[in-house]
Amino acid sequence: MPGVMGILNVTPDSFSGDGRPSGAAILRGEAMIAAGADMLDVGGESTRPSMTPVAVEEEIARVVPVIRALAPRIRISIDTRNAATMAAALAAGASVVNDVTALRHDPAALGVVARAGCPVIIMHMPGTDPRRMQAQARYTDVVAEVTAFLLDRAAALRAAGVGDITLDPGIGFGKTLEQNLALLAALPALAGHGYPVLLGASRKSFIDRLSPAPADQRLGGSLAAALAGASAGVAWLRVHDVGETRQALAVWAAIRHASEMAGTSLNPAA
Ligand code: HH2
Repeated sequence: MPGVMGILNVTPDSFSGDGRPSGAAILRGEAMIAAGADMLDVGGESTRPSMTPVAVEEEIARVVPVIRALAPRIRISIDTRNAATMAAALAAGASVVNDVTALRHDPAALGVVARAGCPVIIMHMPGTDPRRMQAQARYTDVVAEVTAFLLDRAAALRAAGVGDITLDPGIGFGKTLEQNLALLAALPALAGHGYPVLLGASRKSFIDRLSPAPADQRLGGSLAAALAGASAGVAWLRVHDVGETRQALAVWAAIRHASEMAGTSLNPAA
């Protein structure tokens, strides 16, 4: 069963509208721990196409109090593309780096991660600037190109001394509906390359394209994508709705277990 990573945005402008200041974010993090999160992904800068870049000092001021408060209770990943924020977050108690630019935005990021010896999540996006990713998105074969990007990047990071790497196809980052669906359909293949895979589909706009709803009313679509990821063998689900995802996974896992038991019976139809 995949681990559940709860999304904790310490931002005023996250696309899902769930961002909040540090104090409220700590309370939200505690609620996610109570709801069964395995890890919390703390971010201080939105990655939506209309984002406003945040000064690194401001980003650090947003995330560090939240990490200090929650790290004694749960594993924390820092969602940032800035090396100084990675370093400050790791010093405050975070133990995983999640970079939507796959450590390409900040030339110092690879050194921070390699020195810390921490796990890293690398995601695919066209370019390294969320404001330009839609314009830079041009694919001949989106699945082949995203897979090649992630495997090449992982090999380069390994060669530079990074040992623990998780791959993420970057749902919604510079991709059309059809391209997002192609990547979701290809998750079993991506999960077969020997690296753990993380899926971040929660509340993303492809759900709205399939069944129109504002970002805070996309739970059904988010759970459907999460279960598709679980069936495909992903290691982590990055979600806004931790308790609901846990419940969906519990039912999915129980059905899978029952079907495995039926498969081992001498008389499955009996
Ligand atoms: N998606 C978002 C942010 N960070 N990291 C990974 N690894 N994978 C993702 O799919 C991913 C991510 C965007 O979601 P959210 O954090 O809810 O919004 P915002 O960036 O606007 O704060």
